[in-house]
Amino acid sequence: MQLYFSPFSPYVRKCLVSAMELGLDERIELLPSQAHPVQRSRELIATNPLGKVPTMLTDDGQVLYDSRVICEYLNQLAGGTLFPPAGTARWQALTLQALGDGVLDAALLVRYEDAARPEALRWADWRVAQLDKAHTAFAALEAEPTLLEARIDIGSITIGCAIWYLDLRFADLAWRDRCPGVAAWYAGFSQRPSMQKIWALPG
Ligand SMILES: N[C@@H](CCC(=O)N[C@@H](CS)C(=O)NCC(=O)O)C(=O)O
Repeated sequence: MQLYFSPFSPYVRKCLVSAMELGLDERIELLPSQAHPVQRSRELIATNPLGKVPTMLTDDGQVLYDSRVICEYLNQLAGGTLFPPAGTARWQALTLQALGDGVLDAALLVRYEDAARPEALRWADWRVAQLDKAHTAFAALEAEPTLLEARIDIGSITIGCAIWYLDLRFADLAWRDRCPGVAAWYAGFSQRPSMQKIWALPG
């Protein structure tokens, strides 16, 4: 399998953490990519019309995107349990995934606002509102202290990758003071080998 890779993409990381939890990461070859919302990569668009990473090429010739699809594919390939098959556990895992992806979507918009949008066009209130999604998401998790406990599935992996990205790009976002339970959960979860691993392109 091949995966278009970007070292700081939290969605790519979500796929690789899932792959490692499933014992599949060694089977994935990382391909370089230049995904950018404005300077769009023609090479990537030829594979994924959205021009985004993660994009995966499977051994049987399929093209898969986005992280939700790729993670579910990997789980099925490995016969894993990252996507519980049915019942409450499944809906909890998928909803946690949606929550983590939602935080990431908002954080990415802010990242693009900061790094790609011309300064004269930036909108401070909009930026604050997007980052507030992390605060409200973590407050909801803080109110349900058992939800993340002892779960290694697509829900906890996505929340973990969202926190990883916030630490990387928005280290001054002081959510830990308000949500010590979530912070304590992540302190433990982030010690997993899959969360500690740093992937890089070969060579
Ligand atoms: N919902 C997608 C989001 C993927 C995404 O936005 N990836 C970013 C990199 S972190 C990207 O490719 N951005 C380029 C663009 O927005 O055109 C997923 O879960 O994979």
